Amino acid sequence: MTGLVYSAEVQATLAEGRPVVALESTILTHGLPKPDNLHIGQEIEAEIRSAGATPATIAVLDGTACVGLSTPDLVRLCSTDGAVKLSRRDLGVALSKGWTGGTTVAATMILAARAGIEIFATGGIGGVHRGAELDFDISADLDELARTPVMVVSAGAKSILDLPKTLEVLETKGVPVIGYGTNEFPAFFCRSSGLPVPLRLDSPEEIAAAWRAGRDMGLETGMLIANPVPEEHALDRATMERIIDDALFEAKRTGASGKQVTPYLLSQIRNATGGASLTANVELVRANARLGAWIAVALSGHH
Ligand code: PSU
Ligand code: MN
Repeated sequence: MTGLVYSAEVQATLAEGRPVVALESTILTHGLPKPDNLHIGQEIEAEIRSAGATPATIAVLDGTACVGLSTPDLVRLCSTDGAVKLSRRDLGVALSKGWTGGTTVAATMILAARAGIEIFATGGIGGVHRGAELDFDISADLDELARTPVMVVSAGAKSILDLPKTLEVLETKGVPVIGYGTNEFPAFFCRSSGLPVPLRLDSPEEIAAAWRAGRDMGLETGMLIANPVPEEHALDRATMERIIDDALFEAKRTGASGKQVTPYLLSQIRNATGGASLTANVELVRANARLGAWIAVALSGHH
């Protein structure tokens, strides 16, 4: 498809019909601290390779929509000061103005779909913010899941959101939310939220089969896979609720708004947990990358 630039590795893999897993880049530009973001990005890519698939990190570099980044590209993205957080609404201006930025779940889904990549792994999706009944802060990620046929492997939604409202909106929009080996919707840093997950599947093969069946009947929607953070890195739910409440209070006091809210809250949470939230964040993305690769392999087995 015109308008996209592929890395040599991703182009060759797609041409041969071998499995590819897309990765987002807002997590690198806005979710993780510099300079750790670079080696974390490389570790996540390595996880996908060792599970038998090819990673395609998606980002906008100097106004070019890139599918798969070479090492120098990844270095540049991770060290750019002032990289922009790019969601659906931002893509046209970013490309025409030559911006460099990280793509959110929504923007990554759009570019992955254009590239013919069906599976995408990340940490947590955006969703309905607490207090959204007053400020209407609802992520464009939810609409994208309803309209773009890409499977998103996550540890649920971002921890700072209103999870019951997020699940309600996903239900309204007809997005399948699948618990991987769990009956509960995971809460990002924590394995449980107390909320039931609407659908459950227990293997990459079952997930690939469900995806294929929906796709082949022309549903044209995305799918959200909710994979709980690995047990050994999970954080305690009551403690996290308290820390998140404090961080939300601080955000309100300092007047962070719009797309600055998440980066601000994540750094507050990192400080409050003495870095444990960062470890959990990295490990859950790594687990999602691995699961995404297994699903991509299962899907490429029977097209
Ligand atoms: N979850 C995190 N860190 C992040 C994000 C999610 O723990 O940085 C990013 C993802 O890229 C997601 C985006 O798509 O935040 C959603 O932002 P918003 O709520 O502004 O749409
Ligand atoms: Mn928002």
